[in-house]
Amino acid sequence: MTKKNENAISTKAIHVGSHPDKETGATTPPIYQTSTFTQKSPGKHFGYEYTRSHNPTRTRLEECLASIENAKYALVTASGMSAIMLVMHALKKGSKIICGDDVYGGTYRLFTTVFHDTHEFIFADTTDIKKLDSLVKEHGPDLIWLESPTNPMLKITDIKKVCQIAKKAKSKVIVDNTFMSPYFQNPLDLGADIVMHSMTKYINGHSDIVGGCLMLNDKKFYDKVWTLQNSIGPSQSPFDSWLVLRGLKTLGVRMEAHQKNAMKIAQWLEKHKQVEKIYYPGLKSHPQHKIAKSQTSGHSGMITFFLKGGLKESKKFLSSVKLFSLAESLGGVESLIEHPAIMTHASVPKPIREKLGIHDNLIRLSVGIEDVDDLIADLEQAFKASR
Ligand code: P1T
Repeated sequence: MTKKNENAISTKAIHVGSHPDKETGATTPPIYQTSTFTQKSPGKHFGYEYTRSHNPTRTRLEECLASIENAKYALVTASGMSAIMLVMHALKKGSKIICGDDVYGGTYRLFTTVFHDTHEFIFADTTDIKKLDSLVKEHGPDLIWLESPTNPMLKITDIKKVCQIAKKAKSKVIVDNTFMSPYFQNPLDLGADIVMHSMTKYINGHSDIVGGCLMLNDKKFYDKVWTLQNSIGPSQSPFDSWLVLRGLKTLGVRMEAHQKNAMKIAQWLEKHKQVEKIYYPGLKSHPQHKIAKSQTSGHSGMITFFLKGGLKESKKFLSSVKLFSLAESLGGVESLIEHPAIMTHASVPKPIREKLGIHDNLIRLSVGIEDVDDLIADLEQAFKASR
């Protein structure tokens, strides 16, 4: 697979895996829309046998993904959840996992309702490094699962420090890097063992596919997750892989535009009289702003804020937006808005949600790359309607 090369990420996102087709010279990669590959004689083939196992379009995407996360290996899966599932299956029975307490609702559901019989999960606030250190000493976990920033509270964990603590305990660290994309944060460079993405979000960027990926340097673990993928079957379709490869080419310009718009909206919301509190890692007011600055090169388009009022006001606000779409997901060119307590984090039990701060007046924005003044005007008219 791809070795590290010297080019910057925006160059790699366009060129790695997108070399001209050897047979025809096609500049844009072909879509190998086939389930199977004809062999010359039994076992004699071109390196491809069956699309669940490998597909040339998916291989191109994997080459590109490995390169932009500075990894040796990448594995593309049919969804973010199936990438997480493969990691869980790769761990031995009885494994202990320390997991950030504020993670995507689907991740929480997978851990607490599917793998809870075979693995032990300890949920903790990983921003508290001292507490994490003592938990690692107490439990000796096989794996530490981080989201940074977290979904939806946008808490930032010091990834380097966690990796140092983990190394001493011989624990692996995996970072779900979905909210940052490889453009703004590269956890392997900070000491993590595995990076995971929901490609459904920033990596693809156009809200038209579902996909996931794992990037890593450990050949043994890569072989394990590939074998599991081949055995269980959550492989991405060639057409979806091709769309992601296409979406990736604009990752850099998209992320810069997301960040620029989000910063302006965050600064505006911070002063708004109908906003109780706002979290955006790019703002100085964010509790872990300094850590965010030290380990990322930007802050993406994710903003979380508390509206003054309760469920009634939140529902009115969310039903009044016109440019923002009231929808789950994030990271597309179009702006999305959602209510974590009812939508993305409904599978987290209410007492836990309340403890984390996922109250009825919490709103999450995925700021797109439209004209920012149009977006602000849309939010302002929704604020007015909710009064
Ligand atoms: O939806 P899927 O591609 O399977 O990815 C799951 C997933 C994993 N990790 C993070 C941090 C995520 O945010 C997600 C999916 N999240 C949403 C759909 C959402 O609206 O938050």
